[in-house]
Amino acid sequence: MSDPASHDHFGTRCIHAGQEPDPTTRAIMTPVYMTSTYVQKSPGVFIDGYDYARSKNPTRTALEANLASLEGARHGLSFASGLAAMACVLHQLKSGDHVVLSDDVYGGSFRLIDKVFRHQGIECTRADLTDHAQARSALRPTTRLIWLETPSNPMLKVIDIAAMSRLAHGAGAILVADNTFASPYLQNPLALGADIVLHSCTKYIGGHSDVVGGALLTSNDELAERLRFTQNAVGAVPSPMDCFLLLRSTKTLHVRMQRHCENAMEVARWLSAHPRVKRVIYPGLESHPQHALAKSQMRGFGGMISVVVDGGLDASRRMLERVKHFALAESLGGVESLIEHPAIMTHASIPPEARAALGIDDGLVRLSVGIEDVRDLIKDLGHAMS
Ligand code: P1T
Repeated sequence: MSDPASHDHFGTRCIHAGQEPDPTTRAIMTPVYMTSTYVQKSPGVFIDGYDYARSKNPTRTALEANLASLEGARHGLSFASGLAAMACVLHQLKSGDHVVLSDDVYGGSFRLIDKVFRHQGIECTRADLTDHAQARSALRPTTRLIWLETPSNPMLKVIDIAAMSRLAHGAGAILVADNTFASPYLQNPLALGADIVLHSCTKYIGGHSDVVGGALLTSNDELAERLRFTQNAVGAVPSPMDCFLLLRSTKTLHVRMQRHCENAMEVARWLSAHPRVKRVIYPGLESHPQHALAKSQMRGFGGMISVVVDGGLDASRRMLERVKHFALAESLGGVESLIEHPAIMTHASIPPEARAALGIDDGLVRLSVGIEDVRDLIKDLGHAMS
């Protein structure tokens, strides 16, 4: 459980929350507790819940307290991946329960509901949650969850979290917000009424493209207990080494995010003026349909940009093959810039008609703008599109 009394500023909590000098040596860094079990004094007598490492590990405990603090949550749970965290939430549902899912989400998140949980009787309606009337009409008496990503992947739709939490609660459901694209530096959905926040820690929280991880944060004690029970029963826990790497990463989250935001704004403005670009989608541009909402809901606009290049697949493929500093790869949120083709790569599991309706077409390219010198990034894109 995090210390809800901590009023330290975000950057201080990034570095210190959940972390005390090691009690045996005063080592400043939380040790990597590579242990699968703990010695008991007498059968059933052990310290502070430490009986077996699937249930609890001190490196993981420190990470969970750190992430909880960054999201302003009372409870944090960390997982082996973002999708493992999502599955833990979906395991709370029973056959016949209904989920309203925002229409634009990571392909793997859609696939988990559509290809795994649907077979267990969970029903799902995809809806454009930027349209509140559409969101309302997607509700059913059996709706238990509204699930959204904001900004969304890859169309960067910005959804009104406070409005969706009112809608969910009015329908007797809970709101889960995937905060991966914003990171806790830019947005705290729990403060806006969400019940659970999910992170793929693989992205900005990890920040160095060297860890796969996930997290759930909540201030609901009963929900936290159920999620913890499920995690222990199912078992998708992160390794102590991965927890250590994530703890090291969150120490610089605020500094990295600031530069991601600055660089992305500059790249988005530059792309907007490029003759071979049909459309730039970035919440920080005034042309973004939810720019005003992004300004009020977020503390900055993030490092992700989607762009439609003129000339369809030939043009996008040419650009993706010619970049040098932007690496052609799935994933996002690392210090290094990445670029990818959602229709072929990250969103291939979304049915083609749904992709077309969203605008995920052959000309759409997604950029994760890193923290390199932005002049080199712009030069790279300029060369790739020349
Ligand atoms: O990869 P994993 O840590 O399991 O996280 C899944 C996930 C959840 N939520 C969002 C918003 C995501 O973007 C992802 C993973 N996304 C990619 C791999 C990608 O390139 O978009």
